[in-house]
Amino acid sequence: MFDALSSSLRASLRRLTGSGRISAADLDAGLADIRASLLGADVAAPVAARLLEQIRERAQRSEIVGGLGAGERMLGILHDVLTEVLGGSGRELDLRERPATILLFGLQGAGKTTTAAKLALRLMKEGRRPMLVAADPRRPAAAEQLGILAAGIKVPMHREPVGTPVSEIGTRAIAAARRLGLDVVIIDSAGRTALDDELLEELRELRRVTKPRERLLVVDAAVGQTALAIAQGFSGAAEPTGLILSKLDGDARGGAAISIAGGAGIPVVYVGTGERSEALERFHPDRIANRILGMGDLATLAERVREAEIGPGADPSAEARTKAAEARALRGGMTFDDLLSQLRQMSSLGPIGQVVKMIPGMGGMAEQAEAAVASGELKRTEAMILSMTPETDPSQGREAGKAGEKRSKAPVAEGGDAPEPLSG
Ligand SMILES: Nc1nc2c(ncn2[C@@H]2O[C@H](COP(=O)(O)OP(=O)(O)OP(=O)(O)O)[C@@H](O)[C@H]2O)c(=O)[nH]1
Ligand SMILES: [Mg+2]
Repeated sequence: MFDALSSSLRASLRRLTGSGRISAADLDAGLADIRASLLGADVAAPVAARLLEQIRERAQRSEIVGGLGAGERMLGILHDVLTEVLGGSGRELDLRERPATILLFGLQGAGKTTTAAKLALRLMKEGRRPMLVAADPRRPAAAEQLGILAAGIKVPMHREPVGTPVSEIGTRAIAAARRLGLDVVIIDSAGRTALDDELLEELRELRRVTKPRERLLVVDAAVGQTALAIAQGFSGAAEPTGLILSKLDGDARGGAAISIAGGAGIPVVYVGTGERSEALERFHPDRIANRILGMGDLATLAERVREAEIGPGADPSAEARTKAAEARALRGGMTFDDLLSQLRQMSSLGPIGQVVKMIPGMGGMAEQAEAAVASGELKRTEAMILSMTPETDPSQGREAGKAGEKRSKAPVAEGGDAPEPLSG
């Protein structure tokens, strides 16, 4: 996510800092570069203009022109401006009520239904008892889709017969949640290709009867510059409290987040990064600004590691094994089994490129890491290790020799990339 913006912004920064000190002309050229990066990433023009204004003002205030360390200071300014525009310190959902109600809305195909399930799964992992509500009064397929997703994550779903007015769907759903002792109600509303009065009226009705404290607009990140207009279209009837940007895993350029947060003042709360119910990430403006500027995102990486270790299906002995492996690695005695388990843990954290990008200074390596996966290099390494004969007792020469022999041959035979002695 934000890849294009990230690489073009970093290129602008490199140009700005290449010369050590920067002149007024350098600054102008640099700002023009940054503007082009923002527009190229689908940031709405008025929002880009406002950002640029802020960057220029701060650059002047910190007397960057002619001063030393211009590059770092410019990086700092960009980081602060991006963080602020994306919502500052980020935002937690307000779920104090019992039941707390979350209304999801957005244009057709934006990802509302998928997101409803993702949100339910996430809140359940956080210890809540959510219920999903199908609130499209016309399309039975909508309720069926939600039903399948709900069953997949084992969350109860409420639906009413086709034609039931949304006000009744809402009222009965809340009553059902109370009866069942559920504490969060997530309402999946109908989508429409264009904003029309009927859709907006439905949202008003749903709000009237369910009083959702959280009203989350779901927008497909790929809509680019029109994101701001979509947000403004919904603002009167629904008064969005937050934005969920879906499909950021695709080739969307992420400008939608900056446009909506900066232009309509609606903070991004979550982003969707895939079709599966697990693919929803909390949105932390400062961490995203770090990622965009290639400064890494260790906090998110650490969270993923923790989730992979303690999440459902995690192996309880994994932590102890990791600790033992770490100790061996420190003594210089890392085994191939250790390497194998590290490789597997890495890949459980998500697509390797995404993971690598979170490590500070490694942003530029993401493509290489992805290429390694695409070419099957990691799988090959795994197969190689699995094909080896385990060393039974290192103190006994024969066994160790046998295992060692197999190990040293494997890379040449399978990977073909181990150094071969030159012959002839
Ligand atoms: N790659 C990717 N696909 C997504 C994401 N979120 C949703 N989708 C896909 O987008 C398509 C539409 O998603 P839905 O959840 O059905 O969208 P909707 O807003 O409920 O659509 P309507 O109810 O018809 O208005 C589905 O194929 C989803 O799998 C995401 O974060 N990443
Ligand atoms: Mg839907």
